Amino acid sequence: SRCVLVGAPVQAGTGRRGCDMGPGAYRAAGLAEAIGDLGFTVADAGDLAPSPWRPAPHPNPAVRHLAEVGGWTATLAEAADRLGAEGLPIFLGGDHSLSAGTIAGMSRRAAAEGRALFVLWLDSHPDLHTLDTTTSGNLHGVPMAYVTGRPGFEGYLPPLAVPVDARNVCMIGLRSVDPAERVALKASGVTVHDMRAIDEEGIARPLGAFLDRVAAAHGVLHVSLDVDFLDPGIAPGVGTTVPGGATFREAHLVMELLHDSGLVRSLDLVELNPFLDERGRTALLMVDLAASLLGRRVLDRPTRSF
Ligand code: DIR
Ligand code: MN
Ligand code: MN
Ligand code: MN
Repeated sequence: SRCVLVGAPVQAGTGRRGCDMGPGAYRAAGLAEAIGDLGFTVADAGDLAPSPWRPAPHPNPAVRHLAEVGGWTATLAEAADRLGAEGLPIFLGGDHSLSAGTIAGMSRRAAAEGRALFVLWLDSHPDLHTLDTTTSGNLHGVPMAYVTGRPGFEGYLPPLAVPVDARNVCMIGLRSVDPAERVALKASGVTVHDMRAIDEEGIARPLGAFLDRVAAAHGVLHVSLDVDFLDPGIAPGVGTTVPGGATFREAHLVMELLHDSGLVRSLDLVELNPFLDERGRTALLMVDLAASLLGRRVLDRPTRSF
């Protein structure tokens, strides 16, 4: 089977510079080679660029870089829909605002096949703000509200073809939720396993229950992996480090279970900030996690020194 790497050097959605170096860091860390070693045919679509997009000025003065984020959303929705038909696209971020586009595109692709899109959101944040509730104004905090069709984006971000049913979304790893997001999450129907729940129940069982639901619905699964899902002790290369994240083995176990499920059709690797990384260790870990998702086994894992 076939994998397509899609560079999305988006940093308009975050407050810190350096995310635009993400795609280059994944290539330097050997992502294509790691996937090729697993028997995939790997293509690299190169780095994409935002489309022209002229939004109306938003009344919330905190909102930043709406035109650029909207432009990326248009570009990535089109790319996901097109490339998702030919293989498994891996979107190399770039900040998490890029998921507004990739998920919108994968949702349209799934609908064209008469199937529903499910989303596994691995993040310390729910990114469920609307343009009205964001206080930071950083649009990496809004993609999940946009793709689930919450109101307030019309005229500001490109129209959403096929909203994702919030009940088809599972979030694992949450530990930083803003007050407005707390309210929205509760009303949304999203399945949430915060770090407290993972501490108490482990990670395999809640994930397994979600994967069973996806399979029973004959759904298509998109995985969105934010670097800050991981504990900052193992993944320092991110602008928003939040203590108490997933351990090395918890993260690999998630990826291994995803591989075993055979349900994953597309993947976002987001929020890597190589400027904040330590000798590429976060980029290398993200590459190893992607390889686990695509079938690398623990016992086959090459030992790395860096
Ligand atoms: C915070 C941080 N909730 C905000 N969000 C994210 O700015 O809205 N950080 N996504 O990575
Ligand atoms: Mn700026
Ligand atoms: Mn995020
Ligand atoms: Mn996050």
